[in-house]
Amino acid sequence: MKPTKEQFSKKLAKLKKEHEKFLSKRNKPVTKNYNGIYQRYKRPVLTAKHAPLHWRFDLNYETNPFLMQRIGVNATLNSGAIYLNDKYLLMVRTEGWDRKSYFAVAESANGIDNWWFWERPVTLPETDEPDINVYDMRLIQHEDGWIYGIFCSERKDLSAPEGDTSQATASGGIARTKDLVDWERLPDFISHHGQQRNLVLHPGFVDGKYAFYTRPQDGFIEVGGGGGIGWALVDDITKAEAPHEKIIDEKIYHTIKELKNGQGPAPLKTEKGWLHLAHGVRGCAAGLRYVLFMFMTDLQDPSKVIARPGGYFMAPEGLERIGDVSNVLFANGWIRNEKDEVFIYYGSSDTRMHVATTTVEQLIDYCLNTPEDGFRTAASVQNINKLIDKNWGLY
Ligand code: M1P
Repeated sequence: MKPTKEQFSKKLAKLKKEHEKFLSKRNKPVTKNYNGIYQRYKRPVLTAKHAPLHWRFDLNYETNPFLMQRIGVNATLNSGAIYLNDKYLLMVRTEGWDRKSYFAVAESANGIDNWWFWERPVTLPETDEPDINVYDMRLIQHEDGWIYGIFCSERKDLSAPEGDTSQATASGGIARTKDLVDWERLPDFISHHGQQRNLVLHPGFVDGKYAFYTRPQDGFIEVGGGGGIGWALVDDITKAEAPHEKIIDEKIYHTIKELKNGQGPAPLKTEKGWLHLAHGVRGCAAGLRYVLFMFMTDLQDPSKVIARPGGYFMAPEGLERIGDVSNVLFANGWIRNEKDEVFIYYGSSDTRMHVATTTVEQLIDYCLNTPEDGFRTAASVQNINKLIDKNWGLY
């Protein structure tokens, strides 16, 4: 039986109240598993449930007397991040029930909790060749005065055999804005080395040019003979084309980045060099495993790696291990505030967003003092023995 208007209003009031209560829940640091490097938080910062009710429900009794959800959000994942006008902002990869991802800005005053979405998702202009799906935007406040959004643009692979409805291509999409509301779309990045995902813009000019971290790949999923984090200089960002990509961080056998790796957010400038956060992927019987790792590059030449702490920086733990694509941590956004605190925003298992906090000082220390991967069991044991020797008499 059709509900009465009164029943509808009561149900709606309850729904709104529950949503408000959910959005205003506080987040607390995790007290277990101390590592001294960063601090995880108990609750995810953003989930599909955070999506505003007015994006999902028709709130009009006349057209939706049963108060049914009309449009759904499946996941809120891999988000770009920026600190703007004293606010922590995430450019959230929001994925609908229809599998399409779109970008939407969520804001918090402290970067940890009370996140709420702006009124509307981002209306991203298309190029002449419309994107089928867009995701994983990196936000970069560039020296040229623009805020750039660099993302993956996915399209159907038109060269796939007839009847193959799953093959796709990945290209580096580029858009710019001053306010995260109005966007100018620029032509996609042209790579001479295959498909592109995990394209990131360096925040400053290098030798008077725009500098990109790239990830050339032979196919949509497999990087094949390509792969590694690349580096390319571009004269004109409105026609970004890279004939040359130099690999600065390669994928390596029997490491956390055996299959592929990709630059995360744009690097952070410090007095000791640029801090980089990236993801590494390896295969195992359970599928692909995505973890986060760090490295540091030279202040003057960001294409020169000066520190490579071995192993992973963060790997999926507890609830993070399970989701639409399990065993995945992916980060494409971090924020350094005016106190040099760093907020690392990471997606878990392609489903939800989390935060971990640390400081610039701790990250430098981590990068400069964590032993490198020696690529052999014997080298790993040697590293442990060195530490034990150093600790002699202290334990
Ligand atoms: O599903 C895991 C990740 O897969 C891709 O990352 P990469 O290009 O490195 O394989 C992206 O689709 C990413 O969004 C996703 O989290």
